[in-house]
Amino acid sequence: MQVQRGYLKILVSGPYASGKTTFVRTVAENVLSTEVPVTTPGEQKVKEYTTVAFDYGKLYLDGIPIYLFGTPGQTRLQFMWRVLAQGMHGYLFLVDGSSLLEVYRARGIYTYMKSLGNYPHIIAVNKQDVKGSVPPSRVASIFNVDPAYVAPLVARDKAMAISVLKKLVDLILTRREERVVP
Ligand SMILES: Nc1nc2c(ncn2[C@@H]2O[C@H](COP(=O)(O)OP(=O)(O)OP(=O)(O)O)[C@@H](O)[C@H]2O)c(=O)[nH]1
Ligand SMILES: [Mg+2]
Repeated sequence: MQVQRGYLKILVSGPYASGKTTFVRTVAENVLSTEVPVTTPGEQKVKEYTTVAFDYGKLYLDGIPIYLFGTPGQTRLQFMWRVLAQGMHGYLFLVDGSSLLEVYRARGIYTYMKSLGNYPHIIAVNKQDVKGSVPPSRVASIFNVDPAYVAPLVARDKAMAISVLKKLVDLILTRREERVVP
């Protein structure tokens, strides 16, 4: 299977604290992250550090070099998404599935992501290890998307994280073949 440019650039996007940095650190080695202490009172309750520029990591999947770019999640830094999306082949959209409120919050941000262009993407419903987490089928119906493009995720679990990434890579490669075959 031919990969244009010899590599894939994949964006890991999603709302604040959905697990983007965790995901990149789980699947790639020597990850570069730009995290600083959280200063916003409401967001401080959720965690101590937040990404302000991006997470960067590289790995190989079936011999293909994959460059991962994790976005910041804070809405005031959303301008970075467009910058980081430059030249991407596709993206993962992480949703914090540990509460229904987070899923509804993520919906508007997903709409913004789609406004950047019609890129292949997978919605990954993270934190499936949390008791009572929202199942992917429910997220698919709330987001009004085909359940085939919504996958369960525990970003701390390497096997699961790699399998979600593979799903996206397969989608990117399939779409590319569809484009060349008239
Ligand atoms: N239970 C559970 N917690 C997770 C999982 N993945 C991430 N977390 C936790 O969720 C919180 C947010 O994770 P981050 O990786 O910092 O999220 P982020 O999307 O990079 O956050 P920002 O860069 O600030 O937007 C942290 O406390 C993580 O430990 C998971 O699969 N399960
Ligand atoms: Mg982060």
